[in-house]
Amino acid sequence: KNFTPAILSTSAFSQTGGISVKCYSTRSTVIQLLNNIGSKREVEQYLKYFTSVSQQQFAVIKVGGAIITQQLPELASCLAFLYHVGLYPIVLHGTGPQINEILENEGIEPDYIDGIRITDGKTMSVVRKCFLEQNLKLVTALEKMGVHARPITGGVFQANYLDKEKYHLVGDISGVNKAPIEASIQAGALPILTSLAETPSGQILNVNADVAAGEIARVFEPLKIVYLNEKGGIINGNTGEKVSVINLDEEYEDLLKESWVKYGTKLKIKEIRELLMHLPRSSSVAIIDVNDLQKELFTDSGAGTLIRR
Ligand code: X2W
Repeated sequence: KNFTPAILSTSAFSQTGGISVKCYSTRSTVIQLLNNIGSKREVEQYLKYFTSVSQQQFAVIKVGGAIITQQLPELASCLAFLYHVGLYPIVLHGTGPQINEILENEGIEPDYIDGIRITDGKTMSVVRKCFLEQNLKLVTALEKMGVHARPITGGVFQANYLDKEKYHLVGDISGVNKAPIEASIQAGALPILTSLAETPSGQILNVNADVAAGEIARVFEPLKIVYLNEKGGIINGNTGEKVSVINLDEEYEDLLKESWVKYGTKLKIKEIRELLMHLPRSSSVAIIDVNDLQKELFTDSGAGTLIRR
């Protein structure tokens, strides 16, 4: 189903140089965007492109848990901007650092294998609490900016145990229920998801948020797939430099042999490769800083790390 948001009507479009907004308070943000990030033509062109598909196919944005602690105002205003121009990204967030902080305060050393948290019963209660708290924090920050946002903390991911002996309460996603996400967008609310999953018998399982975001992107096939992290991309652990592009077809095997490609970074690259293998060849994933989101979406020059096949 194609759509043209009413707010992008032609007259309003030309009045503001390409973008019109629902609410006066964001008008200045729009003007600022036009001046700061790209030419009017560029921004206009991308807006048209994004509104040429159904709303749910615009973008999947994965938000690392650290961003909610460190950059919540920036995150909320970027998402509010998109909402106010009539774009509805599917947002999925993690909560890794918040879980670790609580565990460490309780004298428990966080334990991972290959970037996946070993989640026993005690840890799981911390995981659930953190997901709910961070979800509420993000939704509340958005609502304060006049955004209608819907917390979706369950009912999306069906899963089986990844390896009960090894990881305990960790899920391997077996299915995605699109309905709650579609219903949210149809109701005009940004869907804000956690990566918690559920087994057929109702056991809640922990899933890495990068992995879950990849599953969402796989089923929705959005125009843009963006991972926001606190480093603004993937950092080469040997040189300390940001990797600007990863061409998987040529570099993947060698990359996996690099000593710095381990834990969460390895998992992220592996999952993104898996995802891109299932999507049209032209698809790519951008891992960026939250402050580069508008630039990544509305200009030809990207930011952070671009992963493509
Ligand atoms: C992750 C879920 C949270 C997450 C965890 O427990 O840390 C597993 O590893 P970030 O902030 O995106 O890293 N789950 C199974 O991925 O959060």
